[in-house]
Amino acid sequence: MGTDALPSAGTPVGRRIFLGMLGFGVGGVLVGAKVSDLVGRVMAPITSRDRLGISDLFPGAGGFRIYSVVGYLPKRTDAEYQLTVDGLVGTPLTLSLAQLQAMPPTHLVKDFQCVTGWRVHQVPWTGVRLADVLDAAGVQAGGRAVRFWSFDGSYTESLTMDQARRADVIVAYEMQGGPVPSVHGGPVRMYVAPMYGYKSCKWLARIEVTSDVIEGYWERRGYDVDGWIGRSNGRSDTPV
Ligand SMILES: Nc1nc2c(c(=O)[nH]1)N[C@H]1C(S)=C(S)[C@@H](COP(=O)(O)O)O[C@H]1N2
Ligand SMILES: [Mo]
Repeated sequence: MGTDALPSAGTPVGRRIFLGMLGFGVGGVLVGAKVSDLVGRVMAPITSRDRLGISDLFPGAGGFRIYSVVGYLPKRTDAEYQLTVDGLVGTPLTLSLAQLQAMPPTHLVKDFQCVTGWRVHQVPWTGVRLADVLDAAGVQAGGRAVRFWSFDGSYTESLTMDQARRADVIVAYEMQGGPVPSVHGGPVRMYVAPMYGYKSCKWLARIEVTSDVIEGYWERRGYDVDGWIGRSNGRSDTPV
């Protein structure tokens, strides 16, 4: 389906999101602010309709909004894609997409829920357990957390080692029955099933094992670091 026909590298997708970010300043802290009042305009989607005019190309994307905090959609081909695994590991790794796909796959069919309220039901996902990737690199004794880096150059996220080792946390290369589309963070993104969507880093470039959890992009802007669906961010959604 026509995702490859989309505007890709460096395509401007609307200035409102970028300008919206500036309002918070660098490292801005939402002291006492009600996150729920702010998310609607801060976590603004690049919707197919008003940003790219591609909604008709997405009959199967049902319900997902497309987000990019950098105001463009980063692009890596399958062939040039590489995932770095480093930090507090025994053996730093550089994995190609083919190498990831050669590892034992995990299939999940689970909902995807954004903290702004939208939810996509029963999404099929395929990928490799993050635990398996970590085991392949070998986590050092002091490695108690994992940090994700996006090749968009801005987005980061993190999990505790216990969270990272859950069976429903995967390095995903397929969703909705095909390759993860570029707009949804392909070729490879995280899918952290039990947590709100902001934990699922798109355009995954690097997994860094760290000693402690480091706040991610949205967490520096007021969201909970432990983003459990239904018991964080003051929300009461049904857990995934
Ligand atoms: N690199 C990156 N990852 C990201 C985001 C983003 O803007 N940039 N947005 C997050 C949020 S808030 C959500 S809800 C999901 C949205 O995924 P989608 O764009 O595939 O719908 O991606 C998450 N991962
Ligand atoms: Mo989100």
